[in-house]
Amino acid sequence: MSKLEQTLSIIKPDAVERNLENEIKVMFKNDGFLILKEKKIQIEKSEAENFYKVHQTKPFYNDLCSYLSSGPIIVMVLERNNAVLRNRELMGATNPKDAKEGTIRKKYGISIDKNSVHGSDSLENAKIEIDFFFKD
Ligand code: IDP
Ligand code: MG
Repeated sequence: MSKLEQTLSIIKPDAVERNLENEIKVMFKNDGFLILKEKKIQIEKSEAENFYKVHQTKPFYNDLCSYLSSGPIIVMVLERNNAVLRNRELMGATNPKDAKEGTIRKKYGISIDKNSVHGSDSLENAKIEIDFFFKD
């Protein structure tokens, strides 16, 4: 069954720093995603802590929040059928070492922390994350 959905994608600092923005956007577009909204921003560490608060008990939480706020990021609202799941598939596994051929993280990810992209993990979280960055 296919349903039109929106999901939140972030091109993380490691990828922005390497000028991979356009290559990654081409991968989304070639997979049928429309980029409905996008902006390049740099967030405060406190905002990263809020965004990633589901991970606040994890040992990597502090480094993760420092990292996401360490440089410019591109935040995007992506739309296509089954966008949440299809974006997770296109991104590949969290650790680029485990990511399949043809995925963004396989192609561009450097390590488990510098894995180039974020994508919402459920439709419910997609709505929360889109609001987080695009509620005016
Ligand atoms: P996801 O980005 O594939 O959804 P999550 O488990 O939600 O992965 O973790 C969020 C982010 O935290 C990951 O993208 C990664 O950058 C970082 N991360 C996850 N697990 C580890 C770890 O074991 N060590 C360091 N960083 C991690
Ligand atoms: Mg996640």
